[in-house]
Amino acid sequence: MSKRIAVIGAGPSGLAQLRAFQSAEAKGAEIPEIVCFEKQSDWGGLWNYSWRTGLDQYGEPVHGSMYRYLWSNGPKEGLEFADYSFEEHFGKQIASYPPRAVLLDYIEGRVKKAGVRKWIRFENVVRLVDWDEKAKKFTVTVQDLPKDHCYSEEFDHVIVASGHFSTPNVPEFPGFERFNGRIVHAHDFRDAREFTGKDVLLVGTSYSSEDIGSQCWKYGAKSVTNTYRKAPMGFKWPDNWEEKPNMQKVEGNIVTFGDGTTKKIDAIILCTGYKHHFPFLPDGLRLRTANRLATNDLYKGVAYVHNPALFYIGMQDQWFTFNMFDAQAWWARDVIMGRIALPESKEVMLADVADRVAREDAGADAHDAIQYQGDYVKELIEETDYPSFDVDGACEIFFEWKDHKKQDIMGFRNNSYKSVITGTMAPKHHTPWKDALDDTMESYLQN
Ligand code: FAD
Ligand code: NA7
Repeated sequence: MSKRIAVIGAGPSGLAQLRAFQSAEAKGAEIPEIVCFEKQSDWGGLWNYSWRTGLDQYGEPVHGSMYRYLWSNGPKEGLEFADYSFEEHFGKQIASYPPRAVLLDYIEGRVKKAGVRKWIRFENVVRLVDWDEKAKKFTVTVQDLPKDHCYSEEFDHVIVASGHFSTPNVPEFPGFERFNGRIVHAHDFRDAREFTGKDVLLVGTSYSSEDIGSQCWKYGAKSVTNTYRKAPMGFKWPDNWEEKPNMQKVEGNIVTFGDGTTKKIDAIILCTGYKHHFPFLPDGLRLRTANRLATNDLYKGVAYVHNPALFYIGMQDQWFTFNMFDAQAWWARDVIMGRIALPESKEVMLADVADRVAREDAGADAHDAIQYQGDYVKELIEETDYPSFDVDGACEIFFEWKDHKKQDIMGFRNNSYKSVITGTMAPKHHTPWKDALDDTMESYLQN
């Protein structure tokens, strides 16, 4: 097979794509030539922690949004690779909410075993992707950062796996320019100890707000305040934590909330989400979508309807993560290798998108959203040879996780769940999350 495939990004989605092709090769198939471009110096995407914020040593925007002391915000049993269990990697079952370094080790384990590092060009940032309609080829222009050298190569397919939790959505509130403290977006938050003894305000009601607030509380913030514009998160927060309607204005260090009350605040952390941002894609190839389960313009959530030689992996909002990226990567691989046929008409693909959007919109709550995404994962894996697993069982684990959060938001990470891949129960972690200040792999694996 003479096809050439460009994969942009070596995070969990890009690595899933490399593993998908390698697994076909291992089964005897002839696979295309794969080139993966990764702008960082190592793989793992967001899981590859960087202390840097702003621009990196080359003047590139820092990709990382993860922070020190980050532990998985959902049970590992919901994201386990069907072809590489936690037990296979660690030689034993481990507790259910691993810290970042433990999950990175797991992600790496599978691709080290697969031997796909040779396909990745590190510190090579994709600058531009162009499509030649006549030749039916993409030209990918890349900058080799250490060499400060730009070059272009031709590909038959491009797979965009560059993530979408890296370019911050940064709103402004009246008085910000005169605030006498630190204003930072979650993307640039790194170490909760910076806020020890401080009155911290977090804007937003989603994962970042909940988890960065929890980090600040765990590492000794004086108080935590979250603001909401629709509804409070409503968890049973510790005594020094409250939720307030959206911020109206800031004067000096005094913040006024939507209910007219005020509070002295030392630091504001904008946990206001991220933008799908593809500065390397021209209008005709660029996905424009909100952060939702049914994205715009992606047939089966993967193939770009306006040019189905182009694929996107991992562009959905995420309940399922690693195993969903796998399902998508195996599916994209099979389209490229001619095992799955795309509809010939764009209308049919757009109808597929519209149907997905309508089905997501018909859901009432998080329970429906989890089931919706679980059904999506099932749909894709049924069409490929990705090892089938109990996706409904994984949905049940997410339902339990939601209940555990409702019961005890500072204690939900102390729970254990049964693997849907190996059927074994995770051990209980040796230390409750709120007391576990050492998040090294050595400490976590002491179970
Ligand atoms: P990313 O991990 O973002 O990787 C994209 C890769 O593309 C990066 O390596 C980047 O350097 C590279 N890249 C980007 N642009 C270019 C370019 N132009 N040229 C070359 N390379 C490029 N998920 C969970 O399952 N559990 C969690 O606990 C969890 N916690 C999270 C916490 C935070 C703070 C955030 C932001 C996300 C979290 N996630 C979590 C979700 C996360 O999105 C996924 O786990 C996963 O990292 C997504 O993988 P990805 O490969 O799609 O994107
Ligand atoms: P999300 O899940 O996109 O949530 C963004 C939050 O920010 C959400 O509560 C929004 O409120 C809020 N938001 C956005 N814009 C504003 C403005 N202008 N004013 C007030 N509030 C605003 O992002 P997260 O960072 O929490 O999570 C992303 C990923 O990172 C996730 O996968 C995790 O695993 C980690 P809304 O609900 O729209 O009213």
